[in-house]
Amino acid sequence: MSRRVVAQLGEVIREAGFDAFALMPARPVERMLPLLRQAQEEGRYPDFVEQDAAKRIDPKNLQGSAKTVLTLAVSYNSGDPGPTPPLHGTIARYAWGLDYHRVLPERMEQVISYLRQEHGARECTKAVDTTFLVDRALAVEAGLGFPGSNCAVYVPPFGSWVFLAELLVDVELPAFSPGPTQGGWACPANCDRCLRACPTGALLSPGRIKPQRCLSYLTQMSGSIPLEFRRKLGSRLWGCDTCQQVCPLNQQAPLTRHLEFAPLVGPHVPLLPLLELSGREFKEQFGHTALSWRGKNILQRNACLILGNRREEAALPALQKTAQRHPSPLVREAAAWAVEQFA
Ligand code: B12
Repeated sequence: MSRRVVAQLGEVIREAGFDAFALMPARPVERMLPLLRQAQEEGRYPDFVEQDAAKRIDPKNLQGSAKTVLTLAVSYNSGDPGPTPPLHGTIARYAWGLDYHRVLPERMEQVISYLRQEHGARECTKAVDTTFLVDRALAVEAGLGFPGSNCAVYVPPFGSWVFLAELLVDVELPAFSPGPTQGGWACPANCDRCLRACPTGALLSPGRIKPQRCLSYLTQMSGSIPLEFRRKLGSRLWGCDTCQQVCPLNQQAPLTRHLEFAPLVGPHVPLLPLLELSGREFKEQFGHTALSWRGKNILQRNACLILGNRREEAALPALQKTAQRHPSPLVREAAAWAVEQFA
């Protein structure tokens, strides 16, 4: 009976546009609490998420009536970006296409309709990145995937190139996990390629990250990027994929079937036109992607720093103009720093 329930639900989930799922009872992820508290004590806790660790481990804090957590994964692997061309900046793979914060909730609606019709569900809550729940912890607890040394959750065979989401449902569904598949359900023993490849040493040890040193965090932070990290930024315009790109497990990951995540912008973005972009043009070009939430000035700040790192002569006049005339002090300062790098 429960096998048939899971098989039918699996079909609906796949047709709705998800690549893997797992089901678990809506209970607190107790083993996550010491991990979150340790991160707080060690000053490694992300600053823009819910600070109440106990609140984060219990799905019932998001939906009191929840009985089951359906964890979901969608592959976004649209391929290797290759080297960054001159006068360009590179965007991390997760942000090339349509914003997953829009795509995944839409797809979840189809699953919700099915759960309402076939299982009598009345209350369903969608969680995609922005709730206080720890998406990776629920994915691991439900058996959807395993935590890698680079902190990312791996969902075989898709590697770590997956978005994660949860659907909280007020009906009991059988527990289900896709389980270990060929190739193992953990990082290869003694592999530390991600740790060694991280340009800023943000990965302190397997599964322990200092977010404030992570280049993904630094490209997204508001304010000025600290001097010590600017050269390490290289050509990264938004996000960082280094710890995932060097991972041997990710080399076998299939390309995504979802055209929504094919590049709308990027993988490489020309930087000189970016410096001139108006607010309206920024919205038109980037508004549908996951990199628009911080706004135009943050991307322009990053563009200046990249141009400073690359020191391509053709960029100098535009940087000088930006340093003098850009309305944002943040962007002017980044452009002035970039101009100094040519000296
Ligand atoms: C804050 C945040 C960030 C911060 C901090 C990241 C961090 N590692 O803490 C910054 C800006 C740096 C960031 C970067 C990225 N992020 Co982010 N981020 C988040 C967010 C909003 C909260 C994460 C959080 O609370 N972290 C606190 C720490 C303690 O937990 P964690 O790393 O998320 O997960 C740990 C636990 O799950 C633990 N764990 C769970 N069970 C178990 C069991 C055992 C036994 C052990 C040992 C560990 C363990 O293992 C993980 C590693 O420690 C989540 C969405 C969400 N609501 O969860 C997305 C999320 C984690 N990010 C995501 C993505 C895609 C990225 C980037 C790849 C984007 C990019 N290309 O630039 C990078 C990857 C950086 C990295 N190596 O982690 C995805 C990850 C998907 C996946 N397959 O893992 C998420 C889940 C969003 C989503 N819904 O898809 N992110």
